[in-house]
Amino acid sequence: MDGTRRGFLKAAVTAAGAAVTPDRAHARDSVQNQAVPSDLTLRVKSLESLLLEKGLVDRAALDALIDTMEHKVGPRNGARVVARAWIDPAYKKRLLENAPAAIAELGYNSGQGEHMLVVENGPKVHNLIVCTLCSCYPWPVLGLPPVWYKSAPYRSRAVIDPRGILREFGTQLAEDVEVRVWDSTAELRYLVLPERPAGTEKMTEEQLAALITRDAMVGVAKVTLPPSGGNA
Ligand SMILES: [Co+2]
Repeated sequence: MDGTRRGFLKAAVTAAGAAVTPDRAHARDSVQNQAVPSDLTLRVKSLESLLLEKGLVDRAALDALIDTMEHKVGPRNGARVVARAWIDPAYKKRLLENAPAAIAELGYNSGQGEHMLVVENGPKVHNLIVCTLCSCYPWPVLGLPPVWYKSAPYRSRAVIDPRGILREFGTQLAEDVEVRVWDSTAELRYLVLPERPAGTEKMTEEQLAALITRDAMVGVAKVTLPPSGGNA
């Protein structure tokens, strides 16, 4: 990406450790994450500590693993949900009306996603997700939040300058497109249902899912066809 985005991401990483004062809803989330981690979180943490302590893995290798969780495993669930909604209007209706139930239909019903709202992008509306106070995120469909999502610059600028943030992610919106910013809490988390790109009419559900990225489901990007036009 261009220098602007690199600059933003660098600032984001630098500021990621900045202190915040979470409100009560978010504080509950933090307490939940830290004091009473879920079974999976606990096992991952224990494993991480053990591996580092024994010198079996280095930090870089672990970061690569976390990167995989952020980009590949977690968001693939969300991608399957979105692809299903694109091809099945009845499923999409259920998803927009009761996201946790529709997501659970596909077998994704882990913690940190009991209360979710799916917001749909269209030609005149673009939705963007943030957690202004901490890092609330829909785990069952997106996995772990990326570092930039948790960073102070993203959390503040998503609200005051969403179009600026979008530009840094390479997303240009026409002036007449309304940008809606959704502030997540421990009580309610959001997932963006991206717009299905033109030229994908003949694709299978599986092929569609392969196009759908985490960034598109957070709302910082759109779903696009690969430059080749795809091999569908
Ligand atoms: Co939060």
